Amino acid sequence: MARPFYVTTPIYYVNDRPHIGHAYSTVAADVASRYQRLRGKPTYFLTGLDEHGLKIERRAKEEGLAPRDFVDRMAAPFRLAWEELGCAHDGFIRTTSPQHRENVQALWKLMAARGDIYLDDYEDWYCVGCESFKTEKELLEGNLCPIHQKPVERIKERSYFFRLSKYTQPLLEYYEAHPDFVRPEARFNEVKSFVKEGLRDLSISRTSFRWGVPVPDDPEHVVYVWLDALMNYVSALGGPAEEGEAPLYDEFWKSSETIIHIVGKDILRFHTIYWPAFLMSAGIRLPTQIWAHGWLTVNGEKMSKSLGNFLPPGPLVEAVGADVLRYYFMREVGFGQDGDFSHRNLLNRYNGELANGLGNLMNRIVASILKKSLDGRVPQVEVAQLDPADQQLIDKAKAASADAAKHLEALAFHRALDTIWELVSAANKYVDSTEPWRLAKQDDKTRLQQVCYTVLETLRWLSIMLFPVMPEKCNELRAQLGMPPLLPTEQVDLWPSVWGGLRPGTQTQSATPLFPRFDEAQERSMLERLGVEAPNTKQKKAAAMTETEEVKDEFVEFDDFMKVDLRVAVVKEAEKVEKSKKLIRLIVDAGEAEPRQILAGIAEHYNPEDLIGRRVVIVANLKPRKLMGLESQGMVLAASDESGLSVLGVDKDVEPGSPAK
Ligand code: ME8
Repeated sequence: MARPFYVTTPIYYVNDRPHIGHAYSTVAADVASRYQRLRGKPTYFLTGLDEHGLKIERRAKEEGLAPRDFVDRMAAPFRLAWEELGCAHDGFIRTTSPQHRENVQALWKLMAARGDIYLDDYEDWYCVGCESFKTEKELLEGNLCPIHQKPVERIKERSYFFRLSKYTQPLLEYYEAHPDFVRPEARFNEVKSFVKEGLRDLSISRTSFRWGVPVPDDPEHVVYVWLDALMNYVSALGGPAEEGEAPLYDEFWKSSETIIHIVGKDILRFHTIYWPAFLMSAGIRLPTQIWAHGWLTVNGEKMSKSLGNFLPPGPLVEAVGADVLRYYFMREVGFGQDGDFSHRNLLNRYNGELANGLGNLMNRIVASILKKSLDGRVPQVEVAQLDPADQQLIDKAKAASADAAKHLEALAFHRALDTIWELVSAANKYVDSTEPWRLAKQDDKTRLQQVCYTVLETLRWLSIMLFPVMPEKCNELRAQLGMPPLLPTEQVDLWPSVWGGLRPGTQTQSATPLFPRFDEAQERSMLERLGVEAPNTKQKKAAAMTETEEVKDEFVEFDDFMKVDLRVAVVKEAEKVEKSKKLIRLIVDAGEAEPRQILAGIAEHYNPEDLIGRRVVIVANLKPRKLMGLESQGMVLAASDESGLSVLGVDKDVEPGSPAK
């Protein structure tokens, strides 16, 4: 019997509208929950809003509104954003709801009953942006918060404290006993080192403002906003509660097999230290995993209002559709790593992988050959007629299904998509090599039928494997295959494992292409509509600047350095370029769907064969250029001195595509 699965996003501050950073976390949680539902697990997906605290109170004031009116107004754009993005949450919690207020007070009482709360005087630095105290050591020069780069405030007041120090050892023991508690592993190590230094007690109430949950029996104080916020994960299910009082809490918290909090790396400590300590104190079970994903920049720059690149998801959904944006989020950035949202890459992936890859596979068979030569019906086939090429594709589909499942279980969404895309490429190659358009000209249609069936059944498998990421497109794809939409049902595992589910005789429906290709003019107008400068304009501006401005100093800004996409790649093929003394043509795996070709001027220093299998460091976002008639898609880094050239490498077998910084 499949046991319950509970996944959450952070609850977002309503001081501003949703942007693609929020959308990224929410889509990830939606994909994880849709996958588990497909497997038949009872699943609950929670998101919501963090509506209390000084930051919100001040923001409401700026808008000339009472906090209550302000938060009510801000809730709508978040709900709308998740609806537009196809994020099918089961629960949406707002921390200003009366039920949540009661649950926070209940948690407080449990912690107090343990003797873990005391009253004391307090003086420290506070960052309103983080809603968090800062130690002197953490601050930048001029008393700036290292995250918000704004001055922190000195706070001196009487406050309740939580005995966090008492939980240093229990937390370390818990981490030791639960090696999967924090992901990625590197983040877990950060947390452990921090806790090993010893924890200080935590101030958990405030008296200088009112916008929060009153402390039980002392309403002069409001509960610290992070204690209030973290509690949302339990409170949304109706807990803490006695057995039988809150069915959702019983099912998805108390007896859940998996409880995963997906968060950004910015709020790691709150989730991996404070939250488990609060729960230990209250005698409530702990979540199974905290998954801290990386940070997105936008077109190479930090997202910020002042730079004007604060990107709401709505216009992007309008431009390319929800599923394409979801696909891009999950495909572009390794989950757990930092990454960049680039409009250009979005369009490149759309045309290269969705239109030319999956869409093309669909069109070549369903809209073309099947329709013309087999009345658009799924053909009858005999297993005995299987050709080795057919069997190879079937084996590939089975391997992809097993691997993708493993990766989706582990929230390695990018890896799951890599695997699935290998299947899409293999299926397109199968069509190239079996040449169904030639088979269609033969009188005996047996082989044509076999080839079409193999591709159609592969498409059926793909319609399930891609469903968590692109639910709408997958149902469209299924409609074209003559299949009903997927309807996940508890305790029924729909993940593909048995070949041959597509029934012969089914009438397919060739409709409009799933992913129509964008031509250059469409791309240009889309970028313009989205307020992204077309590359030509940008280049012209840059050229004009170098003509008129002197170079001011010899340093580059950190942000400029971060624009260079350095990655580890494995050399798959290497050969000398004909008629060139210097160039070697390399085919490298940089962790992408397709290997890329790079021309390197190292032929006088290396034998091509010696490079095969080596891990090198490449500049992955260098503009492609032609050398000796061949396109070079990047650059291999090498150091040089009088003795010659030495290609840069790494001293461990890191995954191809890993960023180098
Ligand atoms: O921290 N890249 O809320 P918040 C990737 N209310 N993810 C990003 C991002 C970016 N550039 N910007 C934001 C809070 N995020 C608290 C949480 S939970 C009990 C309370 C995502 O509105 C990421 O998930 O500042 C990050 O952790 C979250 O939004 C922060 O949202």
